[in-house]
Amino acid sequence: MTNRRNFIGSAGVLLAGAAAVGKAAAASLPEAPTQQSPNTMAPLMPPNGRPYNPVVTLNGWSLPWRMKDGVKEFHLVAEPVVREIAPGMKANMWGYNGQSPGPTIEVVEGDRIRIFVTNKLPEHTSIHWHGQILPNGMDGVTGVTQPGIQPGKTFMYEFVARHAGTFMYHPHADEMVQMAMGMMGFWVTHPKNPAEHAVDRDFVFLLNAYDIEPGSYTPRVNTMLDQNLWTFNSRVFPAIDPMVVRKGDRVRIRAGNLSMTNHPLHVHGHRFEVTGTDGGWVRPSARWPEVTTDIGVGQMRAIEFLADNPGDWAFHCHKSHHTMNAMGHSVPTMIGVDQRGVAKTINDLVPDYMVMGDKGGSMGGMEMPLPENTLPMMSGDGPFDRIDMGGMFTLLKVREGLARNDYKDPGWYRHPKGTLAVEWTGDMPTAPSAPDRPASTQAGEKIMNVKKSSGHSGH
Ligand SMILES: [Cu+2]
Repeated sequence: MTNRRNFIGSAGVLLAGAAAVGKAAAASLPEAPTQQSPNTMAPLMPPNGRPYNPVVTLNGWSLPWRMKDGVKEFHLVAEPVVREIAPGMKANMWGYNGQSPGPTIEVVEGDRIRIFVTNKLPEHTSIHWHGQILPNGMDGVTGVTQPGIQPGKTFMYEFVARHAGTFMYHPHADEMVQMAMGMMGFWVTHPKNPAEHAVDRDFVFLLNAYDIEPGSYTPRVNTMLDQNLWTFNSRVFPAIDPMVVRKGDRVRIRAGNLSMTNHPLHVHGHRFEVTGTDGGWVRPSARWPEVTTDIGVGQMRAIEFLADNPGDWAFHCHKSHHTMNAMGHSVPTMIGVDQRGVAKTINDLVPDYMVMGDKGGSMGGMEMPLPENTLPMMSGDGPFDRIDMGGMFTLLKVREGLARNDYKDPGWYRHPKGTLAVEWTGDMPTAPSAPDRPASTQAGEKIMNVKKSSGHSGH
């Protein structure tokens, strides 16, 4: 991990904000490591404290702590950050310790934890520990349980992680603005007994969304539903790392939704069960098989499955607009419209004009000049063709014979002979078309007489 230790440079700010934590505590604040790289960092093996099986944060990292008198001390710094959404596009966001989302916090059931939160934003903030059962005064709701943390100030939260499970953190202060700017992070409380709920690979990420006008850098914070960047951990495909697993691994994927709409997450080639929510573990008798699970706003889901099917499997939000990147909202549907005449007319005026989408979208193949700092709508390059995807899409890569902690991209899957769809060039079988009469009449039956009501009076 390449942490840039910037604590010393910010010590003046921290001391100026010492009032909130008391002089003694401020003098001994733990370091606040930062991370600017958008790469998926290796799992953080616990150097002290109770043992646990660490998670892998997609395109993110976990926050190191300091153990002090048996208490795990973390230091989060709320600050403006620059996040690479994908190569070719950066966004001015707000986040924690150098990134949006902030680092994942991993603790163990029963741990006493102390979290220092330093505010380097231009406005007040707070942090709510979503899903934690804790003393009311540690809940982080500005105005209700604490005053806002003013710029330059540091607050201290302290509680015991009472339940193992899947949680997140986010501000409860000017939250529409702060979450639209990217302030959020993942939290995992591991079971006290590492054998409980044990899996071989455990991936975590947040579902988020931004509205960044093509050609600009800063999210529009007033947008409620028309976001144009649908992201896993503030990244879009093809810049979301694949989830690499060994054949035979038991895999857990945990996702939390801090966007403004639900996301039905879908996995190919495998069946999973929802084994946990932000409320805790789902008991085995209450689980059922799924290939898609909807994650509502403010919800978290942990899914688990046996990775027994080798290949490169799509893993994505099933809302098709969420696997696209930024587009203008006023693009008309042109499928079936012959634009040749139009193109000629426009070409006389605009020499490089190009007909768009009369055979379907086909936007993946269009090499249109884009505004600065703007990604193509769908842009992946696969081993067979372009991948018409962007946004909330990545791959689950199941491979035989990987090493236990090997998460590096193994490249494209090589399909065994006879297991690949290929073009057919032989004799064509007949392709029956649907009969033009309803089945009920073909057998000589009478069409049922449906009496149509002529108004709404009968309803
Ligand atoms: Cu979605």
